[in-house]
Amino acid sequence: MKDRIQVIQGDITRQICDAIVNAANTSLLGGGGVDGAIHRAAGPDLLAECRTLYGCETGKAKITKGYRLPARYVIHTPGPIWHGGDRNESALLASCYRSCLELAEANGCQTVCFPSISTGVYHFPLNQAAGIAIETIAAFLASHAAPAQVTMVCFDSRTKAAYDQALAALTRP
Ligand code: AR6
Repeated sequence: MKDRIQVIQGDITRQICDAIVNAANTSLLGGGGVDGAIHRAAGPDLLAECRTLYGCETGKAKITKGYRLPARYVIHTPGPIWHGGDRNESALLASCYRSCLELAEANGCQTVCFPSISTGVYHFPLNQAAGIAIETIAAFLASHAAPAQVTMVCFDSRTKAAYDQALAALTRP
């Protein structure tokens, strides 16, 4: 599975792919961080479509068009807010990655880019989040032909190092 996962440093709004994932909040009506960057780059039509979705539960995902983005779709998922680890945060984070990949597959996406969900203002510990992300993506790809390629787009070098380490530690082939 390792050859179908890559880790890069960059800006997710610039990625040419079938779908980018947005680390959203449950309102799906925009915010700061990567969410703000995606809405700015996509233009106001993205918010207009998001208003028709009536929010999304933590750990689930909803899909919209990409509008002015190079990506065809945006898959919006609210990650868990870190409360210390005893509020199901790990299972909810894994559920985000799975839900996004299920939606990507259902919409014929072969190339999908993820940001580091929940490790910004939601304060999920980075190394733990990276391990959960890589394990969950690898498990999904092991049993699904699509998407063909998943890219973790890390905004800074510390984040990239954490995902590189998690990918290197993956026990699957
Ligand atoms: N491309 C890739 N990654 C980015 C970009 C970008 N353009 N911009 C930021 N990041 P965060 P969360 C990284 O806080 O923790 C929003 O207000 C960032 O450096 O965006 O899931 C939502 O509306 C970090 O590594 O998301 C929610 O209310 C990662 O993306 C809340 O923040 C995630 O940081 C969600 O918090």
